Amino acid sequence: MPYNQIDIGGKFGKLDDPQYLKLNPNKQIPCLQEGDFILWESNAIVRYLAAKFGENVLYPQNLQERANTEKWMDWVGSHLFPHIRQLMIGIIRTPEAERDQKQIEQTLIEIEKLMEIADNALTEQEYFSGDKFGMADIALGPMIYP
Ligand SMILES: N[C@@H](CCC(=O)N[C@@H](CS)C(=O)NCC(=O)O)C(=O)O
Repeated sequence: MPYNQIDIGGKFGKLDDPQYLKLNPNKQIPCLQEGDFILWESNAIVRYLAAKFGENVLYPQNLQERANTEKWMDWVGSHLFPHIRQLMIGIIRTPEAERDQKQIEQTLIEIEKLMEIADNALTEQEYFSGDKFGMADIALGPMIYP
């Protein structure tokens, strides 16, 4: 589908712009704008796009298949991402001299524990979304290969 990507956040700034805050009051990316329709929260965006453009491919019609896929999306948001965020802030956003090495190591231990859960799941099924690539893989991919 054709789309127009506008880079903001990080080195691009502009998260505080009143114009952007009207779109996403959380001062965060991503944010999808489709005409008058505005949507934030990355996994909500993935669900919406998958349902709209990837029905039966990315967005399972079978409720149990969909729930199993969405389970991993929620797991990323509630378990994995908070630690990845902490690591990103601790390393990338903190100058080397000010880094809390102990906290970074503790965060890495937490991430390793979670990655073990993810790894184990992939011994039972080929993708996080089940037997084919889907929404859960889109949610986990950027966490594993940032
Ligand atoms: N739960 C939100 C988290 C969004 C989030 O943490 N976005 C980060 C980038 S991954 C952000 O906007 N950070 C501010 C910045 O980069 O300046 C989502 O999944 O959309």
